[in-house]
Amino acid sequence: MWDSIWINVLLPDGRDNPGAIGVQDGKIAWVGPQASLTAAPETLAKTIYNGANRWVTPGLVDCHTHLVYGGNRAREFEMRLQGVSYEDIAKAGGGILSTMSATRAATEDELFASSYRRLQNLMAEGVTGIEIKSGYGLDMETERKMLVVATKLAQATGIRIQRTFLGAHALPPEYKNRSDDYITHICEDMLPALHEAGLVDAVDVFCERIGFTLAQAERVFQKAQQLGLPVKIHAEQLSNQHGSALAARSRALSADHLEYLDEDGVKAMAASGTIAVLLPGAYYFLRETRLPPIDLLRKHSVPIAIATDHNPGTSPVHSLLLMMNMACTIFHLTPQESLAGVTCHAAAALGWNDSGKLEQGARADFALWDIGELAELSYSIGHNACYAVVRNGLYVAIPQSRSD
Ligand code: DI6
Ligand code: FE
Repeated sequence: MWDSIWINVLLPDGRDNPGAIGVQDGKIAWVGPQASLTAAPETLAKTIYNGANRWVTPGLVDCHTHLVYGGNRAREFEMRLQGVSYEDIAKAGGGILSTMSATRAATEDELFASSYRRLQNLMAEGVTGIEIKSGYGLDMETERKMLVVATKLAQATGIRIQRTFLGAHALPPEYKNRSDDYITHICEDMLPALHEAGLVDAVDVFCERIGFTLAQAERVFQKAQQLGLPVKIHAEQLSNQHGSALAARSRALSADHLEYLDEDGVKAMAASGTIAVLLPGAYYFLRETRLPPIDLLRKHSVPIAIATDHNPGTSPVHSLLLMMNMACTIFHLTPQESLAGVTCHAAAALGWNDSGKLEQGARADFALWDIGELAELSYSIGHNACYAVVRNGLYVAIPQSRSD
């Protein structure tokens, strides 16, 4: 007998007929049209939930965030509004380095409290899985502190969290003018120790003029792969450094941002199965004008994921639903593409092949919505239609949407 069954839910491919989902041991045991159930629901499961004809989707996955950090960068926002560029602020020692100082100064408890609040905002919108990067410590102790906080967030909330080591995010002041030495420190000391401590699920590099070079990214990737860790990259955000082609050569899970990606890079990603993660929040907040090459990604069938890139400098975004809207309005995705971008393709960008889909054997992570059609998820702005979430098979009501 299953632990529970959801009846009268509308499944994305169910053509408006009532569907049902059976849950057993935190996994989907059965999913399909209710009319195809082999017996009455009460004989199949211990608990019956009635979805009352609500739409159900896989739990949303936010596959690119920098959720754990100290302080904020509202002051830099004001400077940028007056015309100072993001790159100039970074070169003058602001930007990532100012968040580094605030993160080094914060206690583990303070970091946990602030990132827990941010995570609650995402979870209220049906997010059941999230990636959290380190990269605001840039020294062993603080990178460890960030990854420990990410680990504790998973334990405290029960949501699925991928912890990505992003030591190669910016050059810390201790290594000024010695970026190769810092990469050596990452490869020889930081990454092996944090991996040994069981704190790292994947490895990322910021490959950019104001970040690290292609050759440096490749050194970090080689070390990650020696340790058996999957890799991903921040690439082609502000310029074309050909980071996506390196990602493809390295069989990376994803290449992220991609505004300056060219067709050769797209073809390389297509050949290696690397997911394109697009981040409309950062594009909007930096007032970028160069769009990622959506048509080329479509032409070569590169799967497109969408994420918040939540971070204090370029994307202080607390809403994945808003990113679905911006993916459509700014990046010209269809609502179907945008939903796939925060479910199955987002899960693939994390190497999670049992998340982001409603299939037998997948994790029982799904969300119920008070909407008339699925496109409303991308259409509405500033409205959270999430009615309830099932996380790891367990039902969690979303309080603020219970107005009916
Ligand atoms: N790309 C981004 O958009 C963030 N990091 C990155 O590599 C920005 C991080 C920040 O400005 O704090
Ligand atoms: Fe990022």
